[in-house]
Amino acid sequence: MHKNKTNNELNTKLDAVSKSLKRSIKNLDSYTHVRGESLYVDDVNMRQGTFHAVVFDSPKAHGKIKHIDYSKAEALEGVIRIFSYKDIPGQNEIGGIIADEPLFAEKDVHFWGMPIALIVAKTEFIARKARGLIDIEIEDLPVITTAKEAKAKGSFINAPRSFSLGDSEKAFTNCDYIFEGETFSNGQEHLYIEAQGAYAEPMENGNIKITSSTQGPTAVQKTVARVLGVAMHKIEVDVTRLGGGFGGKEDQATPWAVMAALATYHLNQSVKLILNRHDDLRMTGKRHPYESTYKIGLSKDLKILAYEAEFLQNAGAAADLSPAVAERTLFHATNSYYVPNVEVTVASCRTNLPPNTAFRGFGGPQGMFVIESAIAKAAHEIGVHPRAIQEANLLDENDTFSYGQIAKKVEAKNSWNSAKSIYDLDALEQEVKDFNSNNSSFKKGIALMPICFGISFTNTPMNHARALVHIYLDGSVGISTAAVEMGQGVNTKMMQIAANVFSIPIEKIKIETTNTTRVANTSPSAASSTADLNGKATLMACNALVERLKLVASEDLNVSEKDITFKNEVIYVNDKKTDLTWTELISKAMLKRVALTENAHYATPEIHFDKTKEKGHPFAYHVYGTAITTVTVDCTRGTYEFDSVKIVHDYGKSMSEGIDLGQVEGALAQGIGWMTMEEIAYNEDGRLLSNALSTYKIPDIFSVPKDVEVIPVETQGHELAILKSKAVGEPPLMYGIGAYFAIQNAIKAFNPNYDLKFHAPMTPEKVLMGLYGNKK
Ligand code: LUZ
Ligand code: MOS
Repeated sequence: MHKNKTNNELNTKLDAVSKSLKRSIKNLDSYTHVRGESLYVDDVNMRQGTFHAVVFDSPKAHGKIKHIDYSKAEALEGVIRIFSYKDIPGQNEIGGIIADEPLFAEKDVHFWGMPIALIVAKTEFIARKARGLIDIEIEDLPVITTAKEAKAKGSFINAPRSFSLGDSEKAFTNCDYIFEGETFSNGQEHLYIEAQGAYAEPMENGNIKITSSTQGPTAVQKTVARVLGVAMHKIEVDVTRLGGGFGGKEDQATPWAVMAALATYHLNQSVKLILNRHDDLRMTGKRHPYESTYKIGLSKDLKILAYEAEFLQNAGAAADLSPAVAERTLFHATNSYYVPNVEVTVASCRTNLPPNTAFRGFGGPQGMFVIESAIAKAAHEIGVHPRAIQEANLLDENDTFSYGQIAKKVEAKNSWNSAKSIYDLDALEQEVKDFNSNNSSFKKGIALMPICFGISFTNTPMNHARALVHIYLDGSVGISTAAVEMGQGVNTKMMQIAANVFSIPIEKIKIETTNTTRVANTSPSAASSTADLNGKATLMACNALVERLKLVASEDLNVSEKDITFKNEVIYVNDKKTDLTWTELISKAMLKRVALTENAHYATPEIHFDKTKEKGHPFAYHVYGTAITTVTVDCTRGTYEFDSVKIVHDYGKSMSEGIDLGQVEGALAQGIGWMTMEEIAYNEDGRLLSNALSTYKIPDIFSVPKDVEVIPVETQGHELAILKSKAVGEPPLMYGIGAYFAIQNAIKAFNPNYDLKFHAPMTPEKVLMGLYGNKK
């Protein structure tokens, strides 16, 4: 263990030192991005003779494989070999949480797009051509595509789970209002710009090196070892960066890396497997669709006294991360409200869709959509604005979450009230009213969306990371961590930390690739926690090196260690400049045989959770904020444009304002897309219909809000956040939920008889039906 005591002093010091750096900091990667020089898996220099692979997948969603004929494909000139489950030397198993997912289908297929074989050829073109020559006969079995059907047939991944607080049944007897209803939220395609892929190379003694586009290098390493039946140390996984992940590469980058490694294992040649967009869309899982029911009870003064919900999660054909996603739904079932009596249950339903997986928010957004729907329904029936109910129930200091954690440093009311006053909500609402009374074919709607998102992997043992820091003899620095750069700017944050602690320019620091031989046994870069976990480890390693170097300097300058500080590559004593520079100090340390390498391990303190009681303190802290969304609906066409989204967000004390703002804007657009235009469609045979960008629309520059404003809420940050700079990756996605309700309010302005529906996404078709359904 390393000294933690200096963290606080350091935080304070850094506040001062980093002001200028923090404002000017740009994403380190932007330089190579804009020149097209950033390296992805597809850019790795291939060895001479590298083979190319294409996956042969199931053309049915559920069935028994009667017969496969590979002979024509195998006979094609340039085809090297076709691999199936029969070629697996270890286990044909890739399930992470539950062992229920084969790498290649054996006797049965469970989803359309399920991998059956890997075709390896001299070129990708030949492999694709060979794929078309494979004959397969599948006997159809019944296909389940929805969670409700799965529930009716008793098709589950695991046992359902419930969180409970107070006594909701009893509380309902004291309610003045009770409302019940149903909601649906659809899946969402990750649409990372870089599709899934991996490149495997044979090393000596049967070792394999894999370059993978994965958020979880250790998951890849572990699974390759399992499937090949070899020790983990034979497998090295290296990641430079990803062209986006969004959760889609937390677990589902693994199979492609395993397949490439399997071919390399047999052929002793390097193999590249990159999915094209069509294959990626068809074969990979997405955000989980949820079908839910709720019951909400309120008092006359609009306090939510009781809330019950049942969440049916469409898990797809295998567990993947579904149980963990389901758990996070329960953790976020009451969003940023205090509800004294709660009973919420989630069931992961097994269907014949590709296994659904992690997606920014990880089940949290699905849970939050349901309580927001319940509030909208209650407000509509009671005849008040939804924000009256939202406001009456915001979480307060020392309130208890249904899972037992006591809310501390709560910013729910702070961010809500700040948003109202900073953006002058009264004026905004008056504008909407005026507009609506002066326009008959366009209507505006406004909605507020508070968020509260728990930071930490809900699975406590995953909350750890390590950093390996080398100072080279010329004073330059190399840092390895478990953090995977996927566009979120985590490498820039790691670099800022080291630059601040050592007080050297960023040019002297290099963030190395993420590699399992330098940092082992890592958790994936996920759960918004990457910068916290790896940043704390980096801070600890750098601090330990500074302590050591101060000792060298104190001996050299003949002063006390305590009086030494490092500033802009020069050593200071009692704030007075000396002649000793950073580079000279490093040389002196070398001559004294002082170690210039440090490896630090950080594990989040304080967190714990008891699944047998479903109580504990799972989150290091929560992130809060409030968004005000204004939309204009074209009541002739059902289309809509977002005038503005005005946000007050709890960054804590942002260490990289530009990067964090980018995360908020990106997450907001992604959340709005999920709620409004992104429509995943499978037919009843389980075939993906929205299988191209012509049929699956994501927000583009024309459909993002015309105006996005983000103002930091004034908060103290949190000790468990890196330099008090709170996690920012996932929380702002949920501001997008406000888009659904803003549109709904515009529809209500046009058609007061509109029968509220909670069926996302709110596509223009659904808007039209809302505008004219029941219209007098
Ligand atoms: N991944 C995970 C996550 O394994 N556990 C989590 O709690 C989580 N939360 C958000 C996103 N990914
Ligand atoms: Mo994630 S949804 O990989 O943080």
